Amino acid sequence: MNENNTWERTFVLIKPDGVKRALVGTIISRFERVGLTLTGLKLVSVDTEKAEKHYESHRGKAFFDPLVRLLSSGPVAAMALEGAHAISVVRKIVGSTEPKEAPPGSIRGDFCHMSYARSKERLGVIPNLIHASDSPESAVWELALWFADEDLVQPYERADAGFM
Ligand code: IDP
Ligand code: MG
Repeated sequence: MNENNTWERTFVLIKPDGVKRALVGTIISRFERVGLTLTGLKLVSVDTEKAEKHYESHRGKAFFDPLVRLLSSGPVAAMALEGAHAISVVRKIVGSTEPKEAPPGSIRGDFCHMSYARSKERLGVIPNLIHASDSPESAVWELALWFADEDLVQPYERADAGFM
């Protein structure tokens, strides 16, 4: 399965705003339909400590505390996805951080409600449904934070792989 050196594993988290809007299935489908392989999946209740650790690299920024509050405000859906160029492909499918800049067809572009700007004022952070690793290093670190080795399955061949 790893014969292609572009094969990558990445980490995705549907944040509480995405879970509460019942977008879990829809979001997973977006990744499945481009051929990525799901190798880890779980719902997690996040405490402040875990949220702070996940967003450690943003500590000190004005939106850090609100971001931690948002991440720990309800259940999240954590997943591992694998495939060719998985890290950049997932980021492309997720779309820009600022929902109004996220293109149509991306998850944030299609599903962030444009009232988010009001929520941003109220909450102090942009509610944008989803997190995805932004580099190979962050993917390794985030997967280790959210999944034990035994929570992940070995990559398996998709039934629709190599159909052309
Ligand atoms: P990303 O989620 O697109 O990778 P990051 O820059 O890593 O964006 O920021 C993490 C999260 O922090 C974003 O998804 C968003 O929820 C929030 N955020 C980022 N920048 C800002 C900001 O300038 N104001 C308010 N919230 C922000
Ligand atoms: Mg980020």
